[in-house]
Amino acid sequence: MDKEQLVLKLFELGVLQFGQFTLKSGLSSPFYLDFRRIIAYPDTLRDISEQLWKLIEDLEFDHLCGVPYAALSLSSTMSMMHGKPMVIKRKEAKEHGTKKLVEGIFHQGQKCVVIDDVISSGISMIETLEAVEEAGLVVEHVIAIVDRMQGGVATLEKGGYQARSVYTIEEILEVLYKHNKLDKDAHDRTLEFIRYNQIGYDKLRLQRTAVPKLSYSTIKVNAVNNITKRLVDIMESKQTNLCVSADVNSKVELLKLADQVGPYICALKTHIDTVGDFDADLIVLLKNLSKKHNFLLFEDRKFADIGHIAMQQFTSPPLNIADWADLVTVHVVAGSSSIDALRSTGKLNNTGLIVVAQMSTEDTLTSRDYTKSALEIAQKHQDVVVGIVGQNKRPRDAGLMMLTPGISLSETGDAHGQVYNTPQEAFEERGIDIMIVGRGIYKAENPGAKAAEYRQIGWQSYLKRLGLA
Ligand code: S5P
Repeated sequence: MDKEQLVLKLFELGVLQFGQFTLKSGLSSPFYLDFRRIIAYPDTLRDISEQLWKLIEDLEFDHLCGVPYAALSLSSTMSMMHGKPMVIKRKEAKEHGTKKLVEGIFHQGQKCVVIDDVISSGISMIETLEAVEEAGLVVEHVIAIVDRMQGGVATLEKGGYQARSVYTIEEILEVLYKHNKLDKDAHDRTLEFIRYNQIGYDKLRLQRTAVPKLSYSTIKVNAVNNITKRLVDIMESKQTNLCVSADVNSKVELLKLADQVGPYICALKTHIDTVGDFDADLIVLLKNLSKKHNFLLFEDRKFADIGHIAMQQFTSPPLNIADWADLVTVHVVAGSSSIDALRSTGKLNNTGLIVVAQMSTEDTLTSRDYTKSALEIAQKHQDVVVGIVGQNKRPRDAGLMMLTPGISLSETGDAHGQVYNTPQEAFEERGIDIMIVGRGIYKAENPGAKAAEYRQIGWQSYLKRLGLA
């Protein structure tokens, strides 16, 4: 069956429908493409799968993957007819077991062609692409039966994919009009609808990364934890969203740095176990400086062990973290139980937890699933959690903060996997709340002046995000 005959067949089978339809988005559309119907017509399923195959028969690739659900029958048919293995992307990760999002047998770096029935905005294709790529497959080509000509193909191409389709909606309209299946009015109305309902790349990107315009006062109102409220008060009164990471290795250096950057920061982050001459006196002096300049002491201890050990690491000498840290980081790799254990020390009235949900390194193992679970744990324990360390996934709850390291005005990375972005990008595009800056400030000739510069840029970027600058 040639392409033209196939259009007529699809029309006859009610796959191509014209009239008045309400789309998922609530929008009223003069046409609807229901390719799920073709599983009832195996001959047509085979014919359309053959047309799809023609789009990719010249390409070298290892696997086929259909976007669930409509394209699963298409990928299966193509796989059967041409002996090409397929993989399946789950709609949801399994609750138990492996939690894999992509099922099948494949190796890292193998090439996969992704198939959908229709491309409109490109969003469902992109969701599948992200999962398939995260699983280690490489996608260069995506194909579909119909390009609705609403911007999806351009979006995919901007994302670096080559998109091919058997038909554009315009070609389908021409065939149906030519064969008197569609009158001129329906033909023109459909074209007009397409013209006025473009979903461009920028709009889509904004929808996807929708930067919540959360203000610090909104966070404060929604916060359950009193330390969050203290932190927001400091941020607003000093107009700063800068946390300096004071990764220096002696008491003298640490105290000097704290005094220099103190006026410009909301928190001073330490790795206290890297201070060679640490003693109790250092804590007294740091506390004095935190009072003098009004900032929180944030120990980046990243507890990661079973609860029983994390409790000891939190409370035991010589560091006695629980006695002086206003904030402390915790990994939740051992599960929610680590937080329960820390809570059971009875020491979380004056120390807020920051859950590490996503790391800044280029080869981080904090996958999408891990981050999602970490955010859920943070949300569940809001009485003791102030926020999360993350890059671009913030907690759903407005009472939690997102703190982000990997920020530099001048560098893009270091020799050990660190990845840097600018404060402007982080606040304006990713909607972060607090930036964590280490070497960008303490390695500067004048750390105080550098901190002032970061503070100014960070605050302006925050105001810009709120539309106030
Ligand atoms: O994902 C992370 C989480 C943290 S807390 N990536 C990070 O870099 N950090 C910390 O932020 C890290 O431990 C260091 O103290 C700081 C970044 O320092 P910089 O010198 O690279 O700015």
